[in-house]
Amino acid sequence: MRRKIIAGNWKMNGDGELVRRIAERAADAASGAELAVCPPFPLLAAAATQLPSGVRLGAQDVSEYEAGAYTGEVSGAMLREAGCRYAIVGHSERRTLYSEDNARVAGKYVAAQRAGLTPILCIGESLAERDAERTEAVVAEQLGAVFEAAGDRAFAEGVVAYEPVWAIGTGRTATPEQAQAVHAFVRQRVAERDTDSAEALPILYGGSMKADNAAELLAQPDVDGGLIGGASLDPEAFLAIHRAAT
Ligand code: 3PY
Repeated sequence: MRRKIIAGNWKMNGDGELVRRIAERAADAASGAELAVCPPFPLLAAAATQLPSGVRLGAQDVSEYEAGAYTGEVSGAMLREAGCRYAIVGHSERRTLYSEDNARVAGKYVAAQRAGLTPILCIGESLAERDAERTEAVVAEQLGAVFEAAGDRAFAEGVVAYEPVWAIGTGRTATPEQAQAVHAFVRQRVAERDTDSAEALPILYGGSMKADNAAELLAQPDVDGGLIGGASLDPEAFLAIHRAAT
């Protein structure tokens, strides 16, 4: 049985009050699927002290470097010390707005693992790539960069989030069948390198997952949870998604 994870990606949103409201409600989510929140860096300390112990904390990014003259960057060791279990790497907003390519994302993936964090690798195709029937090629390249950097067992300690770029912040969601097809493809690519890690790998769906579409997405055999954007800022909606996964 693979573990199910519902993780909230707050992006550049939220404040101390939202931490407090989520922490209050999350006490009801101690059982069932794992619940995780990824607030902006300055809110990690408040979240670490206020969230109930079963709720995991994640960062939205991590530096590929361990330490040094990298103004504005945050290392994996710092995130561990702040109480993080997870670090998102390669979110499409980082890839497009900050020009992070596959090699840089793979460097971050490795840095997160070295620091004892579990990386959540975001992958997914743009609309133009989907229309050109390049979805599998794009996703295979994104995974390939991580295998190159971390070896065949790269996903033995990791999470993948399939986030079709055309479904992020657009209100459009992949159909359950579209999501399942890509998730099954990801698992098969990982299995070609290492069957044990493929079997255990949580593959989350991201891209406008909400309370009213979560159940049908989560019912797919290879959809092991969600990386939730906007809906994770509303404690009621976020916990409704968590219930759908439980
Ligand atoms: C979204 O659902 O918009 C996301 O980007 C989740 O990471």
